[in-house]
Amino acid sequence: MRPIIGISTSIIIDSGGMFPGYHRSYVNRDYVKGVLAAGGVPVMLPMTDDKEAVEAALSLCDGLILSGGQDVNPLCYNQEPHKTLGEVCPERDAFDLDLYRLAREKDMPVLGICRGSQIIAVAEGGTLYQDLSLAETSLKHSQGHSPAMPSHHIHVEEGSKLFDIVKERRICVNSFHHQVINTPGDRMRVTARADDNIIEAIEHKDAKFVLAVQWHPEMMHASDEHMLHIFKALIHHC
Ligand SMILES: [Mn+2]
Repeated sequence: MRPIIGISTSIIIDSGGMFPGYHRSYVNRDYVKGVLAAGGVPVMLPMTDDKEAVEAALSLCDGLILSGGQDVNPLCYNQEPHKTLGEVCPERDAFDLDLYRLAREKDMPVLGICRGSQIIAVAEGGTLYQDLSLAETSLKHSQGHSPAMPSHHIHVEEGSKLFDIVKERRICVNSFHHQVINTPGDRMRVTARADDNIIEAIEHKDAKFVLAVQWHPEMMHASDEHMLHIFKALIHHC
């Protein structure tokens, strides 16, 4: 049996075409392709505030991917919005935080990507930098070239799940974020940093598999074995 991987989705609002202003549930197709390439069965989990439906939908899944997207509302980690804050979606914050909490209750394997990694940090009591300008950073974390191409290196901690997956202390990742984890929460361990010390991966200390990465492995999985192996590790733990 191939494991069923629930992927959190967002909404996109049509700006033109036949239905301007229309709301669509969506997720970038690379998440779907990444799960399929790694041997899993992807299932899109539509955003809703119907908690019973969220729980029922997740109960059909063996693993969870929290996907990328908007900034996390800083009120979720007891901060006021800084002027550099980007677009937030409080409905999606509640949905993603619910999904993560329910997954943890079952010790379901979870992969958090970009915003998904930030959601995990916040759910675990951590905090974010609302913008990289508020952190001490020297690297460019918003690359201008193809998302399938890496742009900066990260240092991977030996003895971590991420090291078990990539088996290298230094790998190159893509970068599309203006926010980043500040404190990861007590139950989380930092397992990768960029050369400017920015947190690029965290893992749960006790869970079967909770890995959260700041970059976008789904956009690189077709051309970079390390990134495919991240998806394979999630599916293996299911
Ligand atoms: Mn980065």
